[in-house]
Amino acid sequence: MTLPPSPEAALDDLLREDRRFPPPTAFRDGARVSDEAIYREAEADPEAFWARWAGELHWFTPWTEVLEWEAPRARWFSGGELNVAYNCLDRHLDGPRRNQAALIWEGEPGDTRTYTYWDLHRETSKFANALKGLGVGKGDRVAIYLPMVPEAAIAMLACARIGAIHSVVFGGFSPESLADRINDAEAKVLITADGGYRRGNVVPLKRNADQALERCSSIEHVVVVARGWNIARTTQTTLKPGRDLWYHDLVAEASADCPAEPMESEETLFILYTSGTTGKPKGVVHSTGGYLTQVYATTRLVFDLRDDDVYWCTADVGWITGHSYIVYGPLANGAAVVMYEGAPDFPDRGRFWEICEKYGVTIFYTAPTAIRAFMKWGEEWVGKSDLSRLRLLGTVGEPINPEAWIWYHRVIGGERCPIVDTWWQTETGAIMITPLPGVTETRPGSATRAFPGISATILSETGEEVPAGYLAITRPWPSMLRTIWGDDTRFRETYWSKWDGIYFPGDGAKREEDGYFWVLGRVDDVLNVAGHRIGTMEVESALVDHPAVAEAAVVGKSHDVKGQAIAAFVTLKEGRQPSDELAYTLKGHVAEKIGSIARPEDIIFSADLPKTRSGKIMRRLLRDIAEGKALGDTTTLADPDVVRRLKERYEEGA
Ligand code: 7RM
Repeated sequence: MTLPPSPEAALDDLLREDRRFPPPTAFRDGARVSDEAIYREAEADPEAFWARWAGELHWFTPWTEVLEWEAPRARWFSGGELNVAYNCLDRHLDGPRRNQAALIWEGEPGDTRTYTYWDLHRETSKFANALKGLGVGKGDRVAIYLPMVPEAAIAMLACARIGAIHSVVFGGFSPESLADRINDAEAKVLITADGGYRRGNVVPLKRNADQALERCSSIEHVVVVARGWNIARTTQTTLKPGRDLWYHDLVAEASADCPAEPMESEETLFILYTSGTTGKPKGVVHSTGGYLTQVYATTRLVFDLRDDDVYWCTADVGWITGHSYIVYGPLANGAAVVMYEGAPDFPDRGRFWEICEKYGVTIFYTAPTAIRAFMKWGEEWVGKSDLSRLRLLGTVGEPINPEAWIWYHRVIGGERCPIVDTWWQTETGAIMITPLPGVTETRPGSATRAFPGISATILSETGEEVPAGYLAITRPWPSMLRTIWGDDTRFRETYWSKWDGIYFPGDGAKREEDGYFWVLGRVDDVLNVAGHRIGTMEVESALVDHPAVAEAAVVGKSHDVKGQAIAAFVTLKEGRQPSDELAYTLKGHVAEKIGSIARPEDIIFSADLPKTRSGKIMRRLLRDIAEGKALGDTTTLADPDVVRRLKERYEEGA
């Protein structure tokens, strides 16, 4: 197995990490679960465990089978009918939650909006009717390309209400990435905005969308949210007659009465694209009943969610974390959810902590890359705000190095808040490995144990249980992906071909005698840059698309804030000369092709790339070069001199 260069959390550090943090007594005493027994009960009968959680949701028709499993095909709660929007909204209207906050939103410029459950129900129903009016029905795909505004959640819920399949595309993606995703899913309607605020600037989403749509034939209508007329003016948003419509015009005319469409449990709720080992992102398909069951249960137990909590997850709705833990999980639980549009350092580096104080945030969920940035910015920014309401902290997206964990615990959590390090993926849909904050003793850098009802282990290539190797999920789980949109072969090959009937997530992991999992990072050609998944092949395709580039090989290198950064080795075409300007141009080219999250940190020009005699690029050697490490075995290379020259050149430049 090739262990990836894991961010700071070098294996050595983890091996030496022996600090332990039992749940604080005060926390344990009031926690939803404080007894180990839950693990044993779930293990004794996982299907009964999940069925109990599903039973807390509202079903129009009860299921007949909890699980039908013929690997890799799973059917959860088959025969049952439910609606996700109904469970997130209508279900809360008969009790005291009706007029309580569902969504507390703050825009980057400081404007705010709060929606009660009743408000959110009304807005969702109106927009659902508007979509129907545009001819959107059950099973149709709707692309959503929005900033972090309430309309993003409303649009998702509106799709769910009428059984349309949403495909949310992160607002930071380029027109080309947006077009690829629209085309793959053959979306009928696109929902976007005139713009969104980021660090005081306006991201011109509608302009990007117009560019994308030059390449898309499936889109019949574009709905445009006016994030603010001031933005519409700066972005000079224009609507194409017959195709484009303002969101506010549509909802103004729409009825607020829209019955929720009963959905068969296994029908698709959404598609979300994620990077894999080829240049083409995968459309991960999620179901309705199983997905909602697991996001509901994990939100409740992992975050110990209570009626008086104020919950804030800082992810973007364009990622799975935003789907499961801003929208569906928390709203299914009737939580008060904080949503923030902009950057953590605008107008200054204290913005997140001001928001925590202002709304009395009690549960805070973010990514290790953000924590490392906060550490770098300094404690004084944190000290300006009162964070005493916080009672639980979470992390997700990448391994957390113990130093960042300890800082998070001390500076943000005031040494009183448990930290839940949650391991999961776009494909798993919901949290899989995590502490239960009232039960599990935590260890910095470890996601600890599988959630009750989930079976995880570590296997070798040949399927033997080993202390260090590949992470593996050995039983089906309710929120598992059902397929890759339009490519069931890729689904089977990527996740289900390594072992028989066992899911391969693509991560390396290790375990000690206590059984705690330490997830070390990807073992495939997928990078994790600032918590974002980026395929090396996607970046390579973007580079070779430039007229000066003959060949490119992309690897990850450790970065103290982002975890990994992108290093690209580039061979130029005959007659092209390496220069700083060209390096700059190529970085910009990648950002333009994919989105700025994929901008390479280093471009290293090279006359040749190190290849085996069969012509395979040896990324391991390139990684060693990018990391400034001693070169490993070069004997299998066609020309061992290539890599020596490359290393010299890199060290000159560095
Ligand atoms: C939720 C999300 C998934 C990949 C996954 C891992 C890495 C996520 C953790 C983690 C160590 C964690 N979905 N990852 N959480 N690694 N500890 N707690 O991030 O599809 O975008 O990425 O992220 O490599 O495979 S994702």
